[in-house]
Amino acid sequence: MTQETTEKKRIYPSYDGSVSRDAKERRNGHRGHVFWLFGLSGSGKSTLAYGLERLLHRDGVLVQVLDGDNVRTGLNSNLGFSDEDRCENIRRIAEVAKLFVSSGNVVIVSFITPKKSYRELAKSIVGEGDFTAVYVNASFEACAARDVKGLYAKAKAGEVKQFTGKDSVFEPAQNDEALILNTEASNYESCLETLTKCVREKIQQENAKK
Ligand code: ADX
Repeated sequence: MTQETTEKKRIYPSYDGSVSRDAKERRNGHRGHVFWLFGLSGSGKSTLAYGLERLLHRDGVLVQVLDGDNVRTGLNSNLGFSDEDRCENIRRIAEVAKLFVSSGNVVIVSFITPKKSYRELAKSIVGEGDFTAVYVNASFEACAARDVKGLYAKAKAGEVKQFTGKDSVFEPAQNDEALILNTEASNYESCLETLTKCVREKIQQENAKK
């Protein structure tokens, strides 16, 4: 057995600590759950995530947003946009989301998560019962027309490499994989309403594990 394996065997992860998740959820008055928003850059993920956060907070829900641009400047600042780094990015976020959910938080995750295999990885880390995938769908052309951050123009000029949807793959989801919000066909209010309805159903206390 290598030294590394021996060391790993001495680590006993505990997610419940001295106060159980159930106890925390009962006090919060809602279940913890991860809503994993994914889609192209500029599709509207962050806008929906922060809109949802405001609504839930107003209603007394314990809520945390994990957003691509923010997490990549801190925890994941050593990662770029190769396939390997994107996968590691998602793995770490899923582990963080799992910690938050174990304290009964509603976690709104907002990352491109371009491949189905990364979404599957995130779901397997968080746990299927605590995970809802939400595809924020807008075409590459629509996102390029919005170009909120000016990145599409830079990618076109060759200044941003491995750009998702251009030189780096994005695998769209079907509705057997995720709740789909089409931000091109529907307006922000309508997408937020659909998302909020789904969230409220998932976090209802009656669904809490006894
Ligand atoms: S992911 O593919 O690993 O899930 P993530 O959501 O963390 O991506 O980061 C995407 C954000 O990084 C985009 O919203 C954009 O602001 C920025 N970004 C910088 N370079 C790229 C790139 N090459 N492709 C996509 N997004 C990029």
